[in-house]
Amino acid sequence: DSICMVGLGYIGLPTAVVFALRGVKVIGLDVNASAVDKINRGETHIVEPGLEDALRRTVDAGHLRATTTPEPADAFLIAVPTPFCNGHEPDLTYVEAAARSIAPVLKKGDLVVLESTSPVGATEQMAGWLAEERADLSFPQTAGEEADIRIAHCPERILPGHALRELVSNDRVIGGMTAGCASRARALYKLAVEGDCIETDCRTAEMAKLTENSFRDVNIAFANELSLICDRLDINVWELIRLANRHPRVNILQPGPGVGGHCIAVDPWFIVSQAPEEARIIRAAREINDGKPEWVLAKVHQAVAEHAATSDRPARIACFGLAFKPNIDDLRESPALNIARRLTDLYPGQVDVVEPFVKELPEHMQGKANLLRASDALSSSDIVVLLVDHDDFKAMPSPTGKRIIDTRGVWTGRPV
Ligand code: SAJ
Repeated sequence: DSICMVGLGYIGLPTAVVFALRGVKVIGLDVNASAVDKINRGETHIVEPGLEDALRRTVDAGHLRATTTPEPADAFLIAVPTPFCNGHEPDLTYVEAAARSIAPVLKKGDLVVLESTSPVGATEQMAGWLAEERADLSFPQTAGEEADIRIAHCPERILPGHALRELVSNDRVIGGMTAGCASRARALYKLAVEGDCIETDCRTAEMAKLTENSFRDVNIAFANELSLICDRLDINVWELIRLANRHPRVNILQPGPGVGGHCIAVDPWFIVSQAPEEARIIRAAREINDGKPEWVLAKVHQAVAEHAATSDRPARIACFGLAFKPNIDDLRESPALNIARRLTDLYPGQVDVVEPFVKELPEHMQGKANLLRASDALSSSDIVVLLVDHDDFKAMPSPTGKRIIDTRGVWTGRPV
């Protein structure tokens, strides 16, 4: 089998590499010419531990090559972004463009797999676009098991930062448009995946992926709601959760400044948009998690007002962390970045940032805030806002003599 990986981003590139490591011939297709050039030199354009080494080995061995022009292959795996537009409606523009771009090189017997997280029905829609382009081939929606082209949905599930390991070890849900499509796709994934590959239909596979991320979002929302309740009732939420989690059937997640990243804050909306009347908890969870940054900002404003009551010097605010989760440099859709940026605009010249994972501040904060080492930011600060639970911050002693807003319980949540 040869594979064409369509989309060489955070999911597609590690997936291409994992198949190529197993000796499968992989062609990577992407619209970004500079990313394609880099990949062909064995360099990555995304940050993922271990990826660059593995990529170089597969490129040197001749198993992986990237291009901007579609080429024939036996299987096409599509991993392009599925963002939302017009409020919270899923936007399948990239899937449509990818499908139409590979259609001319499809041949009888090929397999097309959609890996992108998608609303229910997207795989069938993709099959429709392919059929529009290729009237000379038959597709499962009309020809069933007799179709020339097999089509499946196999949602990716990897945790950024652990991509190479999770791609191999995680179980996979393989949703075929027909049973034959599923078993063909399963045989392909089994070339690289050591976890179980479980066959189902494509609509169930689409919903399974959305359900996994919604489950996590709802559980984080529960923790975030508890943090607001505990603040009102003057209870330490971190201690509370530790205690409640001693129950054998309770496992509460951790509150934070909000939910970031490209997936958990997006995917639940796909369910809400397709079943708005029924998806009540899922919608409420999104609203709770999206509301958390406002709550944190209100806490900072309160601290600034308290400082102003006792000092005629403007408060210095130190923000600890910008990343969307601990120990990575990924600032995409980060609530920490959102909060730090808004504080920088609201309190110009008063904000310092500590983020050991970046070398410079994002463009819109440059010249407005300072990027400092932890000790320097602490010594001049009046208010400390802890936004990311990086290990570096956990290793620090709890700051004293400051107003602290600790959204992750790194310092204020320590067991006594
Ligand atoms: N978060 C909390 N409290 C917690 C756990 C997480 O506030 O107790 C926050 C994080 O700080 C972060 C956000 O949630 O801002 C999301 O982080 P995450 O580590 O939960 O997940 P992602 O977005 O990195 O990856 C998720 C994973 N999905 C699940 O764990 C169900 C991953 O397996 C998926 O492949 C990925 O989404 C995806 O691509 O859909």
